[in-house]
Amino acid sequence: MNETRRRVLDALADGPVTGPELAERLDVSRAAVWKHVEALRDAGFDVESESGGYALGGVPDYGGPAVEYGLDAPFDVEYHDAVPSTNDRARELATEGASDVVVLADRQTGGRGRRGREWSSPAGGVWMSLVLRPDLPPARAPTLTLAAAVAVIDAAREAGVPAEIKWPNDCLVPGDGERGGAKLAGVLTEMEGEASRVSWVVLGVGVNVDVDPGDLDGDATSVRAEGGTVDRRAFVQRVLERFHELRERPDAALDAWRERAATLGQRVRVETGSGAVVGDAVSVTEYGALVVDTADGEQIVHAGDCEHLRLAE
Ligand code: BT5
Repeated sequence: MNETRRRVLDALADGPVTGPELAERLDVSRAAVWKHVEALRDAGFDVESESGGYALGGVPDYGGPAVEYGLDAPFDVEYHDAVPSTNDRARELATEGASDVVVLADRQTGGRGRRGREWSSPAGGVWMSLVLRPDLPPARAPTLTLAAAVAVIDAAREAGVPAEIKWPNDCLVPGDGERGGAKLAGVLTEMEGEASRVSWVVLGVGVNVDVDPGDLDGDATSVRAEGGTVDRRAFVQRVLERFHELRERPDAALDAWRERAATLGQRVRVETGSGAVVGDAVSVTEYGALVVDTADGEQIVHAGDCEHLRLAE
């Protein structure tokens, strides 16, 4: 949202305020004020005209301006009703030089998981991708994935859903499912860079909020199905704010991740590109890799699919 529009909105929220007063306060023409008010109405904001001037009567449920309004983190939001994949759109923006932009969609028609898997993305979910330009060596970029997982868990818990993390990126609600629970959310990180520095990172976050698990692949659940508070606007804002708090504090992100991780202390089987690693998950390294105590000693696993086998003895 452009700066003047944001200031118009803030003034309306403290309103009523007349058009001429607004024009003077913001040092723009009355015609410009009128245009901003109309644009806000088009975006779904309820701008009332009373005798004392304009006042904000209500904020739209969802969409770019709705998420940006009241957001305590420096992200611009590009909203789509439908898009093939928010990660693909975010990659385009990243290669054009964008930074701190969030691509948000109501529905994806070609949502992707890791390793080319499909990600069901019907209307009602939170499907979003953050374009970031962190000042980090590539080896530390995975800590951003962990920070995103923490942010999703905290937003879910605030919405009343007792979610926890399965290394590295799954957000599960514990239960008897195959994976030790049903999947509420996932994170897909993509990046480009050189050996010493990351150029950009696209952090894709998919959360089943106002959707029916029956419409989703795999052993899935949703905020709605868990009886949580279904408010996508608040959910997205909370994820972005929490992520912003952690993104430049990898040590704090790791500590928070460890506190929310169901994987540590579990007997696990991790399918990696070069075979399976089975053992007790003992810790995560500062790079976000999982340390597994196997029959052949400790192994450090950087990427893979992790299954919880049973509680480690
Ligand atoms: C992930 O992959 O968990 C990463 C998912 C990232 C999705 C976001 S949405 C916004 C952005 N744009 C994209 O195109 N993607 C990102 P993975 O760990 O590979 O899990 C994929 C597996 O989860 C699938 O093979 C299914 O079994 C299961 N699955 C598919 N859709 C699901 C859903 N909506 N909820 C829960 N599980 C699902």
